[in-house]
Amino acid sequence: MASEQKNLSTFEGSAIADASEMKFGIVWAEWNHAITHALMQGATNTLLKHGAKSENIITKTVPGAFELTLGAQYLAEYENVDAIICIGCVIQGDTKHFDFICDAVAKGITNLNIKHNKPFIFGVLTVNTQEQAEDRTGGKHGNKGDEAAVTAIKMLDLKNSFEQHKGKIGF
Ligand code: DLZ
Repeated sequence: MASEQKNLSTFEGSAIADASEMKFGIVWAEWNHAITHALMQGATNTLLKHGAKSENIITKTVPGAFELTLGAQYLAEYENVDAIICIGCVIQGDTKHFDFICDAVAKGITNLNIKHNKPFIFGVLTVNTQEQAEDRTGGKHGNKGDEAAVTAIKMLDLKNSFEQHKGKIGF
């Protein structure tokens, strides 16, 4: 479903787990700062709302979305975090920059998931206009930061469920 029909701050499906024992990194890009700051705040507030402790949320910035991959990798390697939320906003311009950045960051984050066997969440808005970005940072379509935080909790809960039942079939 396109995010136009979905509110990014309301959630369907399974219950959201308690995050009080989970440790999170958030890396957010400074490009389109007002938007990414609102996304970062949305993500942080949602983690706290679901029980995460503020001392277990480490937040770092990088210059632009292109740098999110390495920033996230640094968090995974140098900090004790279970999941990393990557936040950025890429707005379509007149050049091909948009395609290159979106492609690079999507592939970069995908690869980090596999390399580290940890959830790295794609909290990046890829939009045509500033208005579309605002609609997704607390506007009529909710806040993509909320969605990214809930996704991080759900993926960690999934990982924990496998680790608790390792070796048992059909649990
Ligand atoms: C250069 C650039 C442009 C044109 N647009 C954006 C954008 O919309 N969102 C974003 O996060 N970053 C943008 N950047 C910066 C690149 O991500 C990167 O920081 C620079 O190309 C330096 O590597």
